[in-house]
Amino acid sequence: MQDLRERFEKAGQGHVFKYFDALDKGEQEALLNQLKMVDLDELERLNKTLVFAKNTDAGIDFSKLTPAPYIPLPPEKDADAQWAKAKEVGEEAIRSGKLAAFVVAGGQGTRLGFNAPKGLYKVTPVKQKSLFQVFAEKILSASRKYGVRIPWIVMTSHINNAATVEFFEENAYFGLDKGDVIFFKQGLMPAVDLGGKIILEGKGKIAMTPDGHGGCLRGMVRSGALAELKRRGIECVSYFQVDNPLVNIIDPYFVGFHILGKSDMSSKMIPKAYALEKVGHFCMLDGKLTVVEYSDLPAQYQEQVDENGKLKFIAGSVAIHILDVGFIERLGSSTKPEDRLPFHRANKKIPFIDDSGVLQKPEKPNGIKFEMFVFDALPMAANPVIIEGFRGDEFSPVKNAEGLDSPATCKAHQKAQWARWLAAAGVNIDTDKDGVPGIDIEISPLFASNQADFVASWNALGQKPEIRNGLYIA
Ligand code: UD2
Repeated sequence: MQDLRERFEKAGQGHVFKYFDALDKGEQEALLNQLKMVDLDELERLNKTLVFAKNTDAGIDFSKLTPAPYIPLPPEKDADAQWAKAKEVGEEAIRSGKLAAFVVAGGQGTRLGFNAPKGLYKVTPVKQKSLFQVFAEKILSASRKYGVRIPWIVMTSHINNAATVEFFEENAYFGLDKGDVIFFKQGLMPAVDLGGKIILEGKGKIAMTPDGHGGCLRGMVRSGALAELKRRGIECVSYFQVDNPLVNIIDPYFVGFHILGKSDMSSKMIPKAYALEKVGHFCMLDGKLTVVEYSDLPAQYQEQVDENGKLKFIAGSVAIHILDVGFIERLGSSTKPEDRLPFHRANKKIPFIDDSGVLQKPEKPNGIKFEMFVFDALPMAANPVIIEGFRGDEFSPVKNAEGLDSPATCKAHQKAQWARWLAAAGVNIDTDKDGVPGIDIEISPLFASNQADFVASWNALGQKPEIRNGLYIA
């Protein structure tokens, strides 16, 4: 204890012991356990680079950025030799049990105003299925199709882990084998005030916040989730975010391109819907693939067009990746600072104990939280591959309560996808100019999770269901 106290004092963080002597034994122990988790050297580095540094912008020379190359989507995937080959290789890898699914679900979903883990949010138009149920059924459907167990890693945080696990338990894992769903909690970082001091959120408690989705790399290693994947012979993981029910989790083309490209980490790009869409931008910088977040890229670059009037930085990063298990292990277990993902700073309102020991809830940001982003692994990856995806089959996130990227837009996009699949099977439904049907329809992932499978399953149906409002095809 004395040793710990001295180390904190030496690091200029001795104030965390201010109320220590007045705490009872249990509280003292809890605080000491929290403090043992703090890497003071790392914190000092972050204070220097992100808190005290005068220039806290992304530190990028934007004039040197060029658009990253990607493999474009052909009009018909199976008619294109390169895509057909990728599918064959991807299907073989999936069938032989080399792929796991991986969702990052540790975020707090504050923008949506939903007071529970985001994965519990009900998104589908007819059956009101939760995000987690949609993902579970997509994985189950793929595992039936390929005749293989597909493990699913779910990253939670210390804030939402218990509620997440309970939801899976209550719903009998949505038909998945419980042993194939592996939860782990992401890591924590101390939050500091604007002067770089660790914030006390109670007399015996320091403020610790989740370390960002990039924390998944070291979290997978530390929690043992990665060791479990290796034990099962998994070679790569399909990474996605909890807010996007359209995601094509088990995509043989994507897996195939990743394998054929001998890539450590691959990504899907979706052409931006409009210049200032809130996604990352795939760029090249000094010969390395880099994602520059919308909030870091000045509007003039986001809006820049080429000689044909097309957006220059068109390739949007929608947080869909494939990562090799060996790559996760290398980055997640490295002790060398240059091999680790960098941290970003986020200013936040963090409740704190004031000088007289009273809890205060600030109205404006008073503190800093440190986060890692998974896409920062791309510049460290060998042979990163980017393939284009079709937005209507890949991406419609639920982020805001209303407006863009909301439950309403996401429902419309799900319905439009299913109307397209029905049209491909020869069943035309009335839609608006954006292809969204006026009636509510829903297709279960257990019936089909892509257009080709839908058409095959539909054609195999003896009696076709009547097309009406509330139609659910399962
Ligand atoms: C992310 C990407 C953006 C684009 C967009 C697509 C960043 C910084 N930006 O924006 O480029 O791809 O998604 O929808 O990532 N999460 C955790 N732990 C954390 C923080 C987040 O698991 O500590 C998860 C969260 O549950 C969610 C995902 O990461 O599944 C994205 O989080 P976000 O809402 O912070 O990202 P967003 O929408 O700003």
